[in-house]
Amino acid sequence: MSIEIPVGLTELLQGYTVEVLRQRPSDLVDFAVQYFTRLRDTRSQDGASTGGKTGKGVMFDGEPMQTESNGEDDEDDDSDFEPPPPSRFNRRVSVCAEAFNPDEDDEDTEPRVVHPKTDVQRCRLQEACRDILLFKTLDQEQFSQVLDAMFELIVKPQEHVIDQGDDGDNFYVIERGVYDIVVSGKCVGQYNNKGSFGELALMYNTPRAATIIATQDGALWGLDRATFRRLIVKNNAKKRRMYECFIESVPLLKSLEATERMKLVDVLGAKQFTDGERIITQTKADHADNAEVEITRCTRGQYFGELALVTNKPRAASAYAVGDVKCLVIDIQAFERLLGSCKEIMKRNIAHYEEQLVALFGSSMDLRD
Ligand code: 1OR
Repeated sequence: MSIEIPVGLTELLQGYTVEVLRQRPSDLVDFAVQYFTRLRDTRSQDGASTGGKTGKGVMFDGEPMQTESNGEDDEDDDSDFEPPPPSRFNRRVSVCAEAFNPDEDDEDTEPRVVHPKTDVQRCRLQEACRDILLFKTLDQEQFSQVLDAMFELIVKPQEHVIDQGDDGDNFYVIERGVYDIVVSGKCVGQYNNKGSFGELALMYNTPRAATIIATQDGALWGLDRATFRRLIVKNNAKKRRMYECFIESVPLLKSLEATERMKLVDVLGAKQFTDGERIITQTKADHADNAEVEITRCTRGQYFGELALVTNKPRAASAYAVGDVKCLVIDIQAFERLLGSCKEIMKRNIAHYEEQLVALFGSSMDLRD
């Protein structure tokens, strides 16, 4: 006799388990009542706007890229959301198995890894690491320790930097080269001369989730597992405490499981901008290249930068800071991995952008063209 496990049950219990491990409640049943009540309330509030003060939002970083999921989500007018379908990725158990107490200061008990570098090498390394989101929340001393520990790696065409299913040894930052992302034999995306990979196995003690293959001669910077865990994972515990409440209040992200929101916090970076500074740059040619017109303002809890990633098209608008602005940013791969289930909400919101443009310019424009 076969027993069918209802879709979503595993993720639901996994979310609860992670919260139990994190918060260590004294009464598991009471905690379960609170946890699942909150989850139900969160779900039923989906779509409600929080409003609030200007200055903090969520943005999505990266260039549109071909991925497996592009184009295969049909427009769906149903207003209710279904929980994300279990995928190969979210079926993995991502509860941290390695005992790790973020508040325990082990920095001076472990030997520091230092790979000596020439000035030129260090400059190149610094440049490659400038936009790595995982490094954006490190303080100067931590960042400097990360740079000390990194080592250069030259790769040849067809070389496998990572093989799916292996244990994680290093985290990698790309200096140059194009790398295919292959999951179960299928190419699901590509890194093009920038970005980083290999963080998942080190963060969650899971087998490598994808194979990464160099398609041409390239250069990478590696960071060993121990240093990554000591500095980045430790910092992530702080990051979770800082951003968890905010992320929970973002309407777009309400449909995510608690574990998925936690993973989102783990990979996001913080970027600050001053008044008038350009945050994203329009790359789509405008019909009339007149002066720029403000079409809308986003405030705390809202998001931008998703359109190009959802439609796989060039950036359709620029975004500028109004006053001092702090954005939380995720890159395109994390966006694909973690926000697939939010794409339907984003797609529906594209229709609102189109309505705003009609109101402003009087003619219809299809942003999805
Ligand atoms: P890792 O340590 O598991 C493989 O080693 C790395 O590939 C992984 O960390 C990520 O850094 C990177 N799914 C899983 N891993 C991915 C993905 C990905 N993309 C990049 N990596 N997906 C593709 C999203 C465009 C989801 C596929 C279903």
